Amino acid sequence: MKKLLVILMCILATTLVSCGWGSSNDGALSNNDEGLIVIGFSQVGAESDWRLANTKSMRETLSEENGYRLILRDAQQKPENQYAAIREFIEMGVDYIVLAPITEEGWDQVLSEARAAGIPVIIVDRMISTEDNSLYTCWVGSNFRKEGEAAVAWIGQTFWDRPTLKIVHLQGSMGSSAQIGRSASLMAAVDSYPGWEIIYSASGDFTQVKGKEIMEYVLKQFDQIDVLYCENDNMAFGAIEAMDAAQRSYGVGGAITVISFDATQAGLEDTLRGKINYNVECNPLHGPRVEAIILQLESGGVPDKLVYVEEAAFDATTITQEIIDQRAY
Ligand code: GZL
Repeated sequence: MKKLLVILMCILATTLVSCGWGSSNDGALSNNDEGLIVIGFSQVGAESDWRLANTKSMRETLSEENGYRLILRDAQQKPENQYAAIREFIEMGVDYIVLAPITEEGWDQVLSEARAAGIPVIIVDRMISTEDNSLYTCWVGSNFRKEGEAAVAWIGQTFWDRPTLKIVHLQGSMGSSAQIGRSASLMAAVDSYPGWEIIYSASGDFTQVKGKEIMEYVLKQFDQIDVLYCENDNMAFGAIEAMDAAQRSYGVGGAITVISFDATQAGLEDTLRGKINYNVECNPLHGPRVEAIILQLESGGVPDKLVYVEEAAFDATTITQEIIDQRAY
């Protein structure tokens, strides 16, 4: 009898939770969502300091106390995981889908399913490539081409008197907007400066581990490297580890000038120390920007289709601790 009672209690508890009473688990919608705006957020991964700051901004802004239920799915840098997450959000019937796309290609099918379900899609950070811009409500992010142009302009000014320049290019995740834009600016500069040469180029997927691996190989192949163009801070951190281990000089006063992107706290600290010569900001604080879009939509407004974030750049010879301390990421 007692055994039967325990089995019945277990069946009852399972039934209650699966109907949404009690604690909701891992994003499943529950009655606790009453009155909250439910957002399904497909995030790239946790590959870099930038990405962690981006996730933090989204979580802090789109919190329950602010009136939101944020269901975050980490794609671990695999596009197929993002497609699955978006289909899960459609199944759940979320109010909004926020997408930080890993790569630009491959979104028409799954976003047409979201459109068919009547769920607005807000794209943040990187962009998608599509002929049909009705597949998303709006986009907010960075002008990656402009970031790259700031970096190559600084290189041109710094090395204006050098007839040749040997450049190592650490690219981000291939096919991502950040990689496409930052690489395009460097390629355009190499075309216009006759003495500039990319002696080695590889993708470190925006991670510190791969940045280090690539640079360990490069340092064995090349005695002379003038510029290391890293498409994010974490690959720069990895490359710095490799240059330290190989006892190669770099940074301010060193043989290898280091360019980086993101301007994270750790990246700016390395810039202040002179390990990174020039660091171009890529602002990850999209939480408030996404909230503003959602509130505009909730009140019947029409947000701008494309919104570019204003960004700065930091030179090792002028940055200060005060500047770093005042920054929000
Ligand atoms: C840029 C963002 C990039 C960062 C990297 O907006 O997509 O992805 O530059 C991050 O640090 O991994």
